[in-house]
Amino acid sequence: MKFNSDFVFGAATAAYQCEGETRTHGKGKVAWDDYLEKGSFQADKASDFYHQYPVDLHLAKQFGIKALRISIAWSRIFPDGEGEINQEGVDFYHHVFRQCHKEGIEPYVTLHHFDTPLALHERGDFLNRETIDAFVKYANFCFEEYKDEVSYWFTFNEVWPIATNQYIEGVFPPCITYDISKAVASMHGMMVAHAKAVNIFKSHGYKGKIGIIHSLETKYPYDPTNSDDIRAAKKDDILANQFLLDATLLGSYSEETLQTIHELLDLNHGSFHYDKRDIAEMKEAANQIDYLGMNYYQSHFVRYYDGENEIVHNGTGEKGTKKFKLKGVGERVMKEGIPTTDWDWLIYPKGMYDMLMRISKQYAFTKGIYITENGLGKKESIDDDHVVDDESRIDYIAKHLTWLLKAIQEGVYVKGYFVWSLMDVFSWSNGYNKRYGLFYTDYPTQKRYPKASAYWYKRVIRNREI
Ligand code: BGP
Repeated sequence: MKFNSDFVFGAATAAYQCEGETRTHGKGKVAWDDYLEKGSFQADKASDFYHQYPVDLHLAKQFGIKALRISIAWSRIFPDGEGEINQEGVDFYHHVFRQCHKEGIEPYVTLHHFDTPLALHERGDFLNRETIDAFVKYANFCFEEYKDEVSYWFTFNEVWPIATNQYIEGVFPPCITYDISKAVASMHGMMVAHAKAVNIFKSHGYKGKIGIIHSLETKYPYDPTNSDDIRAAKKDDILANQFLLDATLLGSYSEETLQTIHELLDLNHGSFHYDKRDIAEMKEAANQIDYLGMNYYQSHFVRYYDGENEIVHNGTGEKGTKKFKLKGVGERVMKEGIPTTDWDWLIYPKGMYDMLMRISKQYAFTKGIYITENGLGKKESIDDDHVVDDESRIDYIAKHLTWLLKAIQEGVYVKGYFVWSLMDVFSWSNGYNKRYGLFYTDYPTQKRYPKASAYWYKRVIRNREI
């Protein structure tokens, strides 16, 4: 079976991970700047997209890629998150979008990709309603400013990873651990900001389309015959997936979701309160969104666990170092026969299919889903002839596309697929030795070299089959 002619094949990037020039050209600070300064890697120059974008876009075109996910760095437009505008930043994205169109590439633009401006981050990020208001103003500014250049918008990239990495796992600033209350409140804050932005976009009648991106990982009970494991997997799912799917697609939280969230919070001495007016806003947005973005890399097998919190992040690529035991939820474990990456991410393509089927059944969502990120992070080097033979990446993408096609065959409306990432970029908590790109970035020279996967993907796009 082939992909339809209107199925979009693309690639993805994010501003902070590729642009470089993080403190220049009028850009305001983000929390990452100071945080990374204390560590062993920096986001400058990253892939120097700020200067190399014509090269990247031209290369993308040569490899048949007609859609590119890009994010706007909020603090390049509003250095303090609100108020004064940095015209140089505004112009930069005009140049990028115009260059995209010149190369025949459709930009799919994310407004927030892990990079709240520092001034707002310091005042509580999305735990503070001021950030919601500032985000909506920023979104509204972008809708109007770029209305002739951008037709496809996403409000947020990955609400749950932001919340868990900031407030549970503690690997994103402000590096707080095991605070489920804050994680839930911040997810709610982002969902309200998303809803308000969607509603404004629609009320102004822009001709483009808009949605949101969630990272959706299927949660399986480690032992499917054990009721405790089944419950643990369900709780992990509700916290990481269902809470956000409910908010996005129903515009409210179901009874089942709220019951589990309150149960978890009671156990962790926390609470969750929200303004009922938020629900009206979220319902309106749920009716109006045009599509859902789904990032998919891995799934989890979850076992019953009744001990204390213990999470260890594998940020080095040292296989077997990751631990995830969350009090009241469960323990994520490896499963015999299922391969993992060096960063202990389970490679389980069927999980993508199961999630697509679930969304379509549970929410009867028919407007269409984009796989907005999928790809394999690995350590790689380039040989003297500039060849990068990334067969394992080809295998990873091919298997995911095969399961994706099966979901399409069975009736799920999937509109497109974006490989993460176009070129190698900076990886948030892993630095530069975890590469995902179709194009190898030689960081010292900033030259790009297409990997074997880029040639393979070009053929897939041309033939519309795997
Ligand atoms: C997603 C993010 C991307 C990207 C990717 C790979 O969660 O949206 O920004 O980083 O994951 O993650 P990592 O770089 O941590 O391997």
